[in-house]
Amino acid sequence: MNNTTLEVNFDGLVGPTHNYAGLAYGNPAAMEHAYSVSNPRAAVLQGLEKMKILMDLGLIQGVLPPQERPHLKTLRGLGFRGSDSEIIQAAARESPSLLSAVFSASSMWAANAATVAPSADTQDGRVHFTPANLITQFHRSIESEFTARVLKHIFLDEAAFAHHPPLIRALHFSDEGAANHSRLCSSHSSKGLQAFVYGRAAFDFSEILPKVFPARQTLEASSAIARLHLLDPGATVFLKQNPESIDAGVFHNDVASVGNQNVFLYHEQAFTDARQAVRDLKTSFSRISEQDLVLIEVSSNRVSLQDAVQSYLFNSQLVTLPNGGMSVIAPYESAEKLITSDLLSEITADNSNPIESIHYVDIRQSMKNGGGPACLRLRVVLTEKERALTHQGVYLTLELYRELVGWANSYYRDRLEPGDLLDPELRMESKSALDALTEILGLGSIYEFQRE
Ligand code: SUG
Repeated sequence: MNNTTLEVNFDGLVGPTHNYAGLAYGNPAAMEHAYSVSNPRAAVLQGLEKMKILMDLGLIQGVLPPQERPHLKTLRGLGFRGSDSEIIQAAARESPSLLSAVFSASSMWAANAATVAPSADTQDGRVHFTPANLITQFHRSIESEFTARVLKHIFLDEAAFAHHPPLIRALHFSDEGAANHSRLCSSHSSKGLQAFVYGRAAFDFSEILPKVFPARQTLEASSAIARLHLLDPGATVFLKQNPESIDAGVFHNDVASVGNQNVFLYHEQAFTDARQAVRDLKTSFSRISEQDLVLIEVSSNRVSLQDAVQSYLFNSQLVTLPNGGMSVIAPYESAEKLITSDLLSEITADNSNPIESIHYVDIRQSMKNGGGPACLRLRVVLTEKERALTHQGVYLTLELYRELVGWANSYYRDRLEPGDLLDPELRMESKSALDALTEILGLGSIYEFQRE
């Protein structure tokens, strides 16, 4: 077996209860679209179409199953009693937001599922996973238990994969996973520079914080992950988000920067003391990989933070193609703004960077909740040997793609209003869809309702 190392993108499949509930404070798109009507079927199909585009580009694409929603276990833990319907009715009376939180399909944003370190970067030569505790947003905090289970299920070989539990559920260790983490390297198989980005240092009371919105990732969480993943401190950097960018709607750093291999595309206002931050990245990268980092800085004059947040330009996926060149997978919203589409065309035409093409994707259902192309995927760098040790049923093929499209068309609704969450049929449909999905992906009984 040849031991090529490749980046595999695992995308979160959108769940059948995808809805807009305005739960994510600090995420402008989600706040703006609160209580609007969603289309779960279109959402899952859009996600699948994006996955197929990557597969057709010759990349390896994985699928992560949605989580079981409504999450009645959470409501029971909060003291609601009775039958499933009674619990749901009582939660709705208590707080519509609580109800929508346990129905949220937010696990689709797999960039927040975990932080992953490839074996080339870890001292024990294993791939390390830490599911994010996501404690800043209640509806997301209920994802980590199932995420841990699914990751263990897919990456099941203990000699090759190390699974850490989510970090302690305390505000000081608030962790949002790979959305605030980039790995820069000369090739996927060589040791990389692990760049962690945090919004606040929880033990530093003198720090300047965002004035309006929460800083979701702490330095303490990022440092703990670096320790757990047995990373080389000399190949690890910690950069601070600019608090002004968080207040402008950059709730995760992947809304203001994206890196792939030796390329780093970022907004001028993404970091605190940006000049120094970028210098650190550049110096550390040259030391580790003996080559220069290709930095593409976008100035505020060219694209304001507001335009960056509206277009999700920086939430594009930057991927390496089989020919060694790179492609940008950008949301349609970036094509629709002249400022951002012109910029992307310029970047593609510029021979001083390896980016050679752009693919615009329609993921509007996710975008309305503030989730762009990069939010929907978890990157896992694997050698061929490691990939052979993973569960094979989750890798997209044309056959699996067709099967999943058929599955979505038969189980998903094309319209969901906030009031529909009370419809008992929705719960049943959701269970049937997930039950059928575990068959398709060969995952066995991973959901609570399959174990009861
Ligand atoms: O956590 N939106 C998600 C979007 C996550 C995007 N991920 C990355 N940037 N990597 C969030 O803010 C909205 C749910 C609602 O309001 O219904 C939501 O959770």
